[in-house]
Amino acid sequence: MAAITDLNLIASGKVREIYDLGEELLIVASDRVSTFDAVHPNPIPDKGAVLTAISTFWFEHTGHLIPNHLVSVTDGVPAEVRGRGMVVRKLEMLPVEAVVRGYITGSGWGDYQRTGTISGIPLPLGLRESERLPEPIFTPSTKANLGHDEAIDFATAAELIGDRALAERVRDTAIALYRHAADHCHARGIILADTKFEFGLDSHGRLTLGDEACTPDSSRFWPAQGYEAGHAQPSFDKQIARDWASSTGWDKLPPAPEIPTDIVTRTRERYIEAYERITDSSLSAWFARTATDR
Ligand code: Q0Q
Repeated sequence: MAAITDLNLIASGKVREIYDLGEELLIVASDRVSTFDAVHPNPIPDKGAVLTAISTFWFEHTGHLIPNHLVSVTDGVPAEVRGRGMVVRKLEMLPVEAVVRGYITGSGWGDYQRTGTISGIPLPLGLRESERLPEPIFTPSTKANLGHDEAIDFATAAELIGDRALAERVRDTAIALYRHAADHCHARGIILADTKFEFGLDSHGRLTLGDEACTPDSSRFWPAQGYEAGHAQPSFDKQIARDWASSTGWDKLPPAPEIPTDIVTRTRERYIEAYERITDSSLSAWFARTATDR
């Protein structure tokens, strides 16, 4: 099996890389963390493994709703990234971010305050920040290369996808996936406020779930304990780092400051707690599962 340095890097995000394996791709999640859209210089140990394990959990528990691109978290994953690498099938990715919101927050709260709508969807009057929506809503956005994705309405999403019936399946599947994950998380004390899916078409033209699935990087996770509408909620995983970053006087522009050891340790513990609550399993079990071939 090739080492990472021998592989052809084809895409790099803030905290993940994709390598070409020929017939398949290797997605590697780093231990990097970003707050306020800036990547900090020092890692959160095991963050990449936790996020890979969470995606794997959802991929393995939602096959009844939609096929996904996961092939393996062992075979084909180089030893140096075992636990935080996954081999996936190549898809023709759709040019739309499939965002589902169960609560009104973030950019959606801003859009609602200005227009009474999110992605063109009219919402009831008088909603408070962080309030649970009557039903989860599909609020697609464009895939901006730089900066923030821009919210678009369903008609525009259908145009970009090029097939309205396919856009309707993306919407309905994304909402079903969100409901499944949100119900599961809520029963374990975590509110899945919103999430972003990416879909593609496989070599047979079948709609397939790609990218990551309901991770703390693709979603907003809030602790259910203390939830209260009317103001911004603390992030289950990032609030410790955000509060520290805000206390330093950092202007929130890159470069992000080095995170002190105690904040790193506490943040790592939150990622592991999120994983172990969601999966009813332990991170050590994940490492045992993905350990290098004996
Ligand atoms: C693909 N991305 C995202 C990305 C940088 C992820 C290309 N199965 C696939 C996938 C996936 N997942 C992609 N392309 C073809 N087949 C996903 C935006 C970018 C790092 C990680 N880019």
